[in-house]
Amino acid sequence: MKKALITGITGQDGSYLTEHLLGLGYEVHGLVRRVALEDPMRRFTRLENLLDRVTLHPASLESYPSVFHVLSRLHFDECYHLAAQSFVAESFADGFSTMNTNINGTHYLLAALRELQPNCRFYFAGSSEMFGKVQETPQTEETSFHPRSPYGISKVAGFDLTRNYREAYGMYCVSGILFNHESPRRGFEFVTRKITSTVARIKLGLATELRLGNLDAKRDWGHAADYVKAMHLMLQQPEPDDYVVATGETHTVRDFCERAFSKVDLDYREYVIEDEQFYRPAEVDLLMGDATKAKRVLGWQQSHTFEQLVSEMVEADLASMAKSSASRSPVSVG
Ligand code: NDP
Ligand code: GDR
Repeated sequence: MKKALITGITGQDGSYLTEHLLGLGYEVHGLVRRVALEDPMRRFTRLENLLDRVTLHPASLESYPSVFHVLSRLHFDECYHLAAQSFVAESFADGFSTMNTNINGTHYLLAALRELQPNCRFYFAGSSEMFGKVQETPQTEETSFHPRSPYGISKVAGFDLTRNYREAYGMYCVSGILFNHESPRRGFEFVTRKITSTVARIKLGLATELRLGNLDAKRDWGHAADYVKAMHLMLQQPEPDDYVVATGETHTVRDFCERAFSKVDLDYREYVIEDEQFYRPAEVDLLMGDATKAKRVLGWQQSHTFEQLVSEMVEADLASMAKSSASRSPVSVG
């Protein structure tokens, strides 16, 4: 039985990856912050049905000794490094802590692995945000980086660290350059979930408007359940290498709104308000990836279309909000 360690196991991708690896017969371990262990009901909601099948270890990405301690006690075949401050807008508000967590956290993990278990295969969660102000479209593994946020810069540093450990120490270290991927488990601050959760609230009479920033930004949106399979495939190859994972389609934030609102028979133009507070100091205008290499070498395929993704997210939010608003409503007497 292979043993995998996942950092960021409580996040969107961590939960899907856990399900996938358990399904493949892996023993799954997760690195979590101590505060999460103190408040499991709230912090482990995405892992709710999996908790009895995973082993969690308290550690912080900000502390080398805590990472070292976990890796000195158990040996892993594969390490998926997903933990990060992952919200781009927040990285403008607090660039220092984003850099600290994302760059040092990656460095601590790589350094501890080199010291304690250099044969453990390592996956780094790289991002299309590394392309930033894109130098060509679509973006491939050969496209040069021009990050546009502290988050993007931190991911370029993580990518470079990962490649350097591969080249300098011969370790099996790879980066996935993953484009945006979403799901009903997406955090509420990201634009897709903000849209689908507000659509559900408007439909149920719990909200009257949706305030957004740049409606013309274009993203290549896939489904998280498909993307975690690519992470696993990247660690099963004879040689370590980096791969772009994307759908090859791009849509504006406006397109996403239009589809999400029309799913519940509403017209987005009556509810969406552009609000400057959600603009970013520097924007990534257009992302569209070319996953030819991942398809050819890894045999990776996506199984969800953009339309299915939007529908699944709206339906899930409607169902969960209808349930929670019903449980808060007074009992109606006929
Ligand atoms: P989430 O924001 O859903 O999850 C982030 C995870 O990182 C959480 O488990 C969080 O733990 C953990 N974390 C954050 N800070 C720390 C810390 N200081 N110490 C320990 N753990 C920490 O992200 P996703 O699942 O969406 O993304 C996973 C990774 O992939 C991230 O690195 C992200 O940057 C990257 N990525 C994501 C893409 C996407 O579209 N989703 C695309 C490309 C890259 P806690 O629950 O305690 O907060
Ligand atoms: P992104 O995702 O920055 O691409 O990073 P996000 O959903 O936050 O933004 C996508 C685009 O939508 C525009 N936008 C808004 N965004 C948010 N969050 N809120 C709004 O109100 C809003 N209005 C418009 C943004 O300007 C942007 O152009 C995600 C994260 O998962 C990263 O961790 C990951 O690396 C990248 O995807 C690939």
